[in-house]
Amino acid sequence: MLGDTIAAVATPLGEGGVGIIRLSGSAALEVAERLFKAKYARNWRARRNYRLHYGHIVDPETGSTVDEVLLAVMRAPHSYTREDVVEIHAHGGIVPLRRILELCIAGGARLAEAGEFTKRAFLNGRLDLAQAEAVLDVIRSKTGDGLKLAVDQLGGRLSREIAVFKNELVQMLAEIEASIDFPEEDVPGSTLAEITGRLRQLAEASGELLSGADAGRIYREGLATVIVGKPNVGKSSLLNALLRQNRAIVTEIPGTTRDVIEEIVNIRGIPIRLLDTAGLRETQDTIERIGVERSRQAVALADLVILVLAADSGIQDEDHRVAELVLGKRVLAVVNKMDLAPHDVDEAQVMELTRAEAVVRMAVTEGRGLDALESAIASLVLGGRVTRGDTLLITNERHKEALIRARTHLREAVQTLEQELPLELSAVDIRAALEAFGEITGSTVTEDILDRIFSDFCLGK
Ligand SMILES: Nc1nc2c(ncn2[C@@H]2O[C@H](COP(=O)(O)OP(=O)(O)OP(=O)(O)O)[C@@H](O)[C@H]2O)c(=O)[nH]1
Ligand SMILES: [Mg+2]
Repeated sequence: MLGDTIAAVATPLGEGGVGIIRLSGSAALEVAERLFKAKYARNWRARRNYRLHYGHIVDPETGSTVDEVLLAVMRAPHSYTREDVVEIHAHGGIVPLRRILELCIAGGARLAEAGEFTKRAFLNGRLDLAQAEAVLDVIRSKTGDGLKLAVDQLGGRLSREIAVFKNELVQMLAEIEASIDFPEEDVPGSTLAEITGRLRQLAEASGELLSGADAGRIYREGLATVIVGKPNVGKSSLLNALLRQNRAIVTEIPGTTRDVIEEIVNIRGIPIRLLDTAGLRETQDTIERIGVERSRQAVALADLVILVLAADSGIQDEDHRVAELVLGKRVLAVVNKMDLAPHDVDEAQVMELTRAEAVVRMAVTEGRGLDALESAIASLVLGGRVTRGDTLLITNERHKEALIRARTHLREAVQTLEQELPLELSAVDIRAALEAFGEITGSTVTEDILDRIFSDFCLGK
């Protein structure tokens, strides 16, 4: 319910220098006043907006001091939620934060749901839905470039683009509907041709936005990259080299890695979720067998597979089995241990075996080939697309899906106009396209989509 006052701890629970309790709603200042004893500005509520006040939180029942705090006051509508917001900056410990939160609840506030502050910001028109979603992307961004995309979206870049599309459509719809309502004032053929042309352009522009969607998703979620190969080819050594850290155990014993190890690495600004897996082979060992099964599952979910071969052993039966497993995936082949057999493995054979998009020769333990591998990964992700600062990338699966629907309706509208079918039909499609664009910014969106989006947020955001 909007209008009541909500409270939550806005900082991660744990030990820290500062922890923040956030209050939002019409009674936020009253609730704070019951607990907060200002040291200097006794009439702090009357003071100007955006001031910090120093003082103590005092339990009104017992009169005992709970913590020494700073109180930040942001009055409606100049706050995150557009409601009155008070932040209590206390010491960052679980016990003092819990205690202050309890006092806020006893004082009349209600515990906020996950994402409820941002949901209020959306419902009060401070952010549209794409911007609200970007808040979470900023928090969860994994590389500097990913952060930049999220901040752009938070600033309304995608929303502005969508608004242009929507305005155009509203205008066209008005023209078409006028001629449906007043058939005696027939729309001139030239106007219809112009509308068809504009619709076609809009469909193309949506397509252009969609073409960056895969790269965008990767910036948001990370590229799920699985390192596979038979035992002992140097998979864990490769993970460690890309991480620049000895994360995984490396030994000369085949079958060293048993479990899937996952780490995030930043490769040329692209977040990569790197998974090292157990070497794939037939085995009687129970633990290793489970590991091999997990490797298979990881491959099934991979965006990209790095298939590692070893130059000294050449291509063996086991490599064929690994290659079969990754069929249909995007593959980069690595021929490792080049220091042991510099001329041994034929590139054409590797290509035929792995159907890889590129083959990189490496000697991981000597640091050779790392740069070439990183370049190969980056160019696969970006597909020749340079991430200039000004590219607008769709990062969100929900937006992508809505754009696809919008484009389909635009194309259908073009078709009905071209076939000179009744204008009502094209109006239906234009309205459906408008609705799909509206879902992105939240002007046309259902309650359960909202619930789903905001339940992903952390408490206090
Ligand atoms: N000479 C040489 N040895 C390497 C190279 N890369 C890895 N090794 C060695 O190969 C052995 C196996 O390396 P790992 O990284 O554990 O291999 P793995 O593929 O993870 O093996 P499993 O986990 O058993 O599947 C270790 O002794 C490494 O030091 C390389 O480029 N050259
Ligand atoms: Mg290993």
